[in-house]
Amino acid sequence: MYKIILVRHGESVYNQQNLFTGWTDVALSDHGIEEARIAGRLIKEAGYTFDIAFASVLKRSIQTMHYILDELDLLWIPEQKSWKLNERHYGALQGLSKIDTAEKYGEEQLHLWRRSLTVRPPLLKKDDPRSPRLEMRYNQIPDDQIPYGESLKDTVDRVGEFWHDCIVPLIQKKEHILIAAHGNTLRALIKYLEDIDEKTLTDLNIPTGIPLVYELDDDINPIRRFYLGEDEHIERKTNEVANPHNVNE
Ligand code: DG2
Repeated sequence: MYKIILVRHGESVYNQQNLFTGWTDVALSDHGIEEARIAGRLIKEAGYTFDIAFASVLKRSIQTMHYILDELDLLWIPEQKSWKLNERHYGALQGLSKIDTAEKYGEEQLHLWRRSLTVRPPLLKKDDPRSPRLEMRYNQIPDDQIPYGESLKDTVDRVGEFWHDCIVPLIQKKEHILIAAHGNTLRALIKYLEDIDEKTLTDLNIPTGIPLVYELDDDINPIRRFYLGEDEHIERKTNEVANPHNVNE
């Protein structure tokens, strides 16, 4: 049996303000830094270690990876960053308030944009200053692949490809792997690995900074997944993601 640890980054400053983030490159909040450190301690207490760590090219994921590795005294191990682990591109919603968006378009539309498998957000215009084409870090993405707004399905395709090409060969070599990524990237990976139905996927919310252990069989098929930490705490944090309205009330 193989094991891999996935973690959504700690709370970012945009999560704190309930803003759509996507590919906006915002840092962790002070609370998010603490969450990342606690995640590292939980992983250490549970006796896991790593040979290599992965993150997206967004700093909230990279910072989280580093705080976790620091807690384990593993900052020296190889790390790899890829845009394919970036959060789902939230298109023209990026930077908008989730609460204002619900007031303007209704709860149902907000829920579709956040949790449906196939609905894309309103796309960014190509000349929008938020366009990823303007950023050097995305130079290597071909024009026909660069996203201006993704559905979860679009994210499943790129994350699945990354899993297959870059993660599976390392698991087969028995490397111990940490992946620090994002709420929808991890939902996409779970969809890819388990092919869960749409209703279950819609209800799946990933809390910030809680390590998720995946057990995989010899053919790298998932056996089970579970969070590290106390059930009550995990449930409260998962509900906060599901209902961002209540967080700051
Ligand atoms: C959040 C997820 O991504 O938001 O892009 O706003 O994991 O990078 O904080 P993350 C965003 P929801 O889909 O939960 O609204």
